[in-house]
Amino acid sequence: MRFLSLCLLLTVAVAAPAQSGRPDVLFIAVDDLNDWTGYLRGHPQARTPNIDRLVARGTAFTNSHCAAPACNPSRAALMSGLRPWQTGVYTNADPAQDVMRDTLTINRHFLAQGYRTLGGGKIYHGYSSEGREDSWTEWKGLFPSIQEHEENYSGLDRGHFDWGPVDAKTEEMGDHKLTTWAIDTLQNAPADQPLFLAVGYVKPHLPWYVPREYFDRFPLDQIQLPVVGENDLDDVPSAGRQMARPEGDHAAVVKGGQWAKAVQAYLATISFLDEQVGRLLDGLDASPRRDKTVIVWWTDHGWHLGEKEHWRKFALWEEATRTSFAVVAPGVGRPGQTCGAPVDYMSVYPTLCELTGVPLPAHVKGPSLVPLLRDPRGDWASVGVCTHGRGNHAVRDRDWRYIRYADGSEELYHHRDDPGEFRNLAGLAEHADLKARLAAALPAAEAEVAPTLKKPANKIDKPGKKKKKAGE
Ligand SMILES: [Ca+2]
Ligand SMILES: [Ca+2]
Repeated sequence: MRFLSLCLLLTVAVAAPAQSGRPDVLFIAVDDLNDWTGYLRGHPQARTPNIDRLVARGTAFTNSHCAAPACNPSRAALMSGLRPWQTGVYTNADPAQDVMRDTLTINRHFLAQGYRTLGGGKIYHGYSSEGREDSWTEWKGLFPSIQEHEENYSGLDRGHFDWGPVDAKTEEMGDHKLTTWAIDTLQNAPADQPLFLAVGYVKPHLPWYVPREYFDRFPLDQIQLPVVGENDLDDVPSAGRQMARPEGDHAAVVKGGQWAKAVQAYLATISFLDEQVGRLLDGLDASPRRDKTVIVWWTDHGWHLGEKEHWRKFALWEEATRTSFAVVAPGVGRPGQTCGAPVDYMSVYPTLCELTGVPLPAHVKGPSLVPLLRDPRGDWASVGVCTHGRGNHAVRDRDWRYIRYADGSEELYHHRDDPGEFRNLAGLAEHADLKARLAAALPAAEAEVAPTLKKPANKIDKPGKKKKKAGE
């Protein structure tokens, strides 16, 4: 009798992780991809058949926005469920890993809840503490890639702000190796424990060095430049013009005759990424996890390629805040649906918890997207909010973008009439109530900027000659 009881106990103990029936999670982060995808139509020449088929398996959010338009604060906010104004992590210079040392981030929470959490590539921005025991079951980090930052193809002499075809094999790229590792993990990770697999793609972050075959897909003489309004910055307050800094990157690109080449290189790098996404998707479908895996696909922010005479992210306009974001949840909602409700990344954490049955930590306050997965046209009271530096915010609802800078100056754009955000309507008295309604989403108080360490963990991503490691 005693022996039998012991056997039963052992059976229960061994079976416990599997009996939860929790779905696996494939968590795909992408660095610096804006809306230049087939399905978002951010550029007419973007071709991303694999990203398109990934998002078509679930719900593509077409009006989604990052919490901050830079790698470090965007990722810190998404992974912690806390906004920049709650943590004080506003820029790439702020020490997110110290601020969040004791925060129950998504990966720590899923690990504590019994998931096997594996991470590779770039999930956070340059964390050195990801190997910590309570962070991941196993952390692979960046995969070695081709030599970067040595060339200066563009001749602009602006650090890793560079692009050009390289004579390398696709297999030598870090993101290719990352994908191979992820496919292997999907195939072989033990089936008796739910899997949280985080795959962080580094491209299309600068520099845009990918094998020549990808450049050949976008002949230079056919490249279409982004639409830029004449004197577009004239009605932008000085705080916004300082973010655009037209005398910086844009002046150098135009003077150097590099605009079309940059567009070609970004399209080429996205095409390389898209192939890796296709391999990953095929790997998932060939694995036993095919029908029980929740996929979250997200890019950490958008990117300007000359719109508003601005380059990179680091601004509060549509190009910088809009992201590629989709949730695939087997059995929830209809595949192939799109949702135009305004959402932001404070919703990722609670959505993942609800879809997997993992309890929601008390500090996570964002609205779950599960109601929108069930009914993408249903009521949605929330708006998308993006913060760039303390006191500077953008609010996006279905039709409007409202920007308020720390000095109180404002912008207001009507997206149905003016999707390019060319005409700033903030000065019109008739919009006072509208502005007040959108501003209600902004905080009454904001955390001080987290003190920078003596030796900052992350440097601000700005032009310079300093060589940087891939993945910054
Ligand atoms: Ca980024
Ligand atoms: Ca304008």
